[in-house]
Amino acid sequence: MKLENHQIESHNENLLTDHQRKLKFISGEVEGSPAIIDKLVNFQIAIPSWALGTGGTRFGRFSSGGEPRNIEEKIEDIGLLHKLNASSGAISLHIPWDTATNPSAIKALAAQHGLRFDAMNSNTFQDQSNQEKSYKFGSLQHVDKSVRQQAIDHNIEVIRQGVELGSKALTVWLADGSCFPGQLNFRRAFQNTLDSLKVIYAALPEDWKVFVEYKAYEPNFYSTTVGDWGQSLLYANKLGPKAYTLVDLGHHLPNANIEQIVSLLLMEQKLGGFHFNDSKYGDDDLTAGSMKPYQLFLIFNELVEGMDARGMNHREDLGWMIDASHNVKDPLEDLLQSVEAIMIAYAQALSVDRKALQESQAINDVVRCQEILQQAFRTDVRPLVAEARLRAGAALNPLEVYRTLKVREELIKNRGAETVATGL
Ligand SMILES: [Mn+2]
Repeated sequence: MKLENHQIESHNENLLTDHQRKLKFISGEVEGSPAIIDKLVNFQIAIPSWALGTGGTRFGRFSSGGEPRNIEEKIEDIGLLHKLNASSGAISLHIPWDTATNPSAIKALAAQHGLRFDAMNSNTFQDQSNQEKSYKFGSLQHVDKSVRQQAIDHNIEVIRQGVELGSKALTVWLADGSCFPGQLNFRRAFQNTLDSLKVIYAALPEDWKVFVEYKAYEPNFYSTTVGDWGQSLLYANKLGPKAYTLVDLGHHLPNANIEQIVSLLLMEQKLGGFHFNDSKYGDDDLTAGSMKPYQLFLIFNELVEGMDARGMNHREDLGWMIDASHNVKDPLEDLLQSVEAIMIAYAQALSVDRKALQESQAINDVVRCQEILQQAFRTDVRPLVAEARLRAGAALNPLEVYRTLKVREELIKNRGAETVATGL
């Protein structure tokens, strides 16, 4: 299914007068609105290939129907999102689920939709049907060298596939760890993992990065070999300048101060990428901003402050990706909501009065510090985000267009009601 420009334009025409009224108001309220809109137009968030199907849980999975059956249809789905919001211009693939038999054709198809390839994701957290050795007791940490080698070879193969597609980064998330006390020698598991990562690191092309993602628990419940940002940073520092820590919002122990983690990683020039989602309890992988929008804003506040302090390019210098997947929403509607929530938090962070905040911090005016942050958070910046979409040729209200044009119904008609996206 392809959305035509005129379909989006006629939708925008209907909403234009109302939008312009709101934009005029907010432009008077928020200082530097034109510059904020320019940054919003520029900002892109990658969509992971595995978020296009219904996530499911270990108890059940309820498909929305019309799910993409192959990598071509996944690109088509992300093309639809990008057409609607002009902020989803990248795709993150997962190997082996998304292995392309004809990479140059896939690359050309993505380019037709204005998409580039974000970080490639390896998978050593499950066994594939044709796999010789099992990852039941870990991959890069495994006590058996031949299992480690198999996992190393897989990661190098993922890099090779990524090079063909024009990706520039590898994300390594390991399920490695232990379920029971005594199962692992922690130091040996760390050392094995580090040695394995060193071999993968050595296979990175000159202009590539590797992101070491951490997670506190699950699927292992006693220890995780890359369990928190400290452990990830240890690996990244020992590996070298192309290795970075990746923060996934759902991968912390309860109540962790993620904004502080982000700030310090940026200070150390070791923050590489970001996975957005939201959660109530653990790695719930819910829609970004659906549970804790203030936390999302506070994180963006540190991201903007930290990137600006280092003169970093907001769009290019970090990997931005959604990593969410759940059981009840239409996945494409969910992704539209996530991207919107991320753009709102980014716009609010851009509108923080930094000079006033610095002055207030310097004299310990705690009350004013809070007022400054909450002034930005409580300002409805949605017209700025909508204006950025309008300027980029996308929809003022992407979700409304998606529903009006009955996109899901069309996808079900074309692909069938029983399709299940490859992956989760
Ligand atoms: Mn993740």
